[in-house]
Amino acid sequence: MLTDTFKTTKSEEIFAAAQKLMPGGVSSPVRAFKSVGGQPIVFDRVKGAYIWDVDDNQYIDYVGTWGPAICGHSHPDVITALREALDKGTSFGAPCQLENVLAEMVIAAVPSIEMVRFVNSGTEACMAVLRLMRAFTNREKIIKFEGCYHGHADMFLVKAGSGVATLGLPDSPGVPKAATASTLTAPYNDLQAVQKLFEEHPDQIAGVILEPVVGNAGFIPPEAGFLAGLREITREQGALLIFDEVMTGFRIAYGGAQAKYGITPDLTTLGKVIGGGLPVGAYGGRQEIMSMIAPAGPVYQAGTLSGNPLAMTAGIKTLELLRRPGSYEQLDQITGKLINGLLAVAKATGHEVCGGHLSGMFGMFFALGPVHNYEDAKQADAAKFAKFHRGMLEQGVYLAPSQFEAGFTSLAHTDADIEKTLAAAKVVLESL
Ligand code: HOZ
Repeated sequence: MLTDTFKTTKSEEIFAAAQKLMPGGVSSPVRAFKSVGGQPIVFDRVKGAYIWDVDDNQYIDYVGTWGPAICGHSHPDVITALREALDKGTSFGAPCQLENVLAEMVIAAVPSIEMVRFVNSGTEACMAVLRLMRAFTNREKIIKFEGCYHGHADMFLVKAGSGVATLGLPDSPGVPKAATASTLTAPYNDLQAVQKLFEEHPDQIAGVILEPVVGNAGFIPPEAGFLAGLREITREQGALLIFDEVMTGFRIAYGGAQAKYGITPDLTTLGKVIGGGLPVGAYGGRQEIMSMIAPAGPVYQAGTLSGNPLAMTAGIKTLELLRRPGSYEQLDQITGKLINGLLAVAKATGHEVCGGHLSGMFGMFFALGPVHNYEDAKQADAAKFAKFHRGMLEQGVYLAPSQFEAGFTSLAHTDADIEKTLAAAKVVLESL
C-alpha cells in the first residue's frame, strides 16, 4: 500500500531524538500514535486543508490542530491580523480592548453566556467552572459522563475520554482518591442513570457537566431528548448544567451545540476555535454566577497570559470569518460528503461501519452501531482502525490517531479533497 514517494526518514530521526527529551517524545499523548502504531509524523508546516511533514509528504488534514483550524490553517486574514498585532507586542498582562471585542462576540453568539472569562486552554476553563459550580451551589459532588473529556484536572480524570481512553488508562496515578471522591459518573445518553444519581445523593450534586456532542470518545451525538432531559433534571434538583463546548463551540454551529439543540445550560466552557490556532480557553454563563469570579466575587482564578492580545486577535478574526453567511452550510455540505462517502466505501468493501457528522465535526467507528455511549465505542474494532489510519496516512490523508477522537473539516476543504480522500479510503479498505 506504501506509495513510492512516502518516506518518513526525517520524522523517524526527529522523533527518536524527541523521545530522549520529552516523555513519550511528545507534548501531548494522543499525537504519539500509541493506539494506532507506527512512528508519529513530525510536521513542518500547514496551509489551508493541508499539512506537510519534515520529509515533505503532503496530507489532507482532518485533525485541524484538534479543532481550531476551522477556517483552514494559516488563513491569510488571521495571519495578516496577527502580524499587525505582533508589532504592538506579544503580551500585556493587563487589560486590552481586544478582550472586549472577543467577549462581545462570544456573548452575542452563545445563548448561555452573559459574561465571560478568558483563560489559556480548555482544561483551565473546565477547572475554573468546577470551582464556580461548587461555590455557587454550595455543593461538592458533580456528575460527568463516561468517555467525556474535560481536560486533565484531577477531578475529571474518572472514566475520561481522549488520551485517557486512547491509552486505555482506567485512571491516573497521582490523582488522590479524595480528588475524585465527589465525581460521579453515568453513561452518556442515559437519563435514568442521572436521575438515579440525584436520588442517591440528594441536595449534594452541584451540577452535571458534559460534552453536548461527544468528541473525545469518538463522535457520539446526543439522542433526542437527552439534553432537554438533563436541563429538566438539573433545574428540578437545584443543580447547574454545564456544557463543555471546547470542541463544539463555534464548530457545529456559530452558537455551539446549545444554539443547535435549543438547550441553554447555566455555564459553558470554550476553547479551540475561539483561539483561532493560538492557546485560548474561556468560560461563561449567567451574570449572577459569573459575578462570583474574582475580583468581582470571591471565587479565585487567574492567569498571566489570559486575554493575550495575539490569541484574542486570532480568535476575533476567526469568528469574523465564521459569521459570514453560508459558513456552516458549507462545512455541513463538505463534511456530509466526506462521511457519507466513507461509510459507503467501507460498506461496499465489506466492512461494518457506522458514523455521522454535525457541521464540521465527524466520526466513524468500525462497528455495526449505532454507538450511543463510551461502552459502545469501546466495542468498535480498534485494530482495524489502526490499520486504516496507517493506510490513509500512507495515501496522504491525516486522520486523528485514535478511534476515540472526532475528526474535523474546515472551510478550506474542497470537493476535490473529499474525492481524493474517498479514493484513498477505497484503496486502503480494499486491502484490509
Ligand atoms: N486532547 C486533545 C484531543 N482531544 C489533544 C490531543 C493531543 O494533542 O495529544
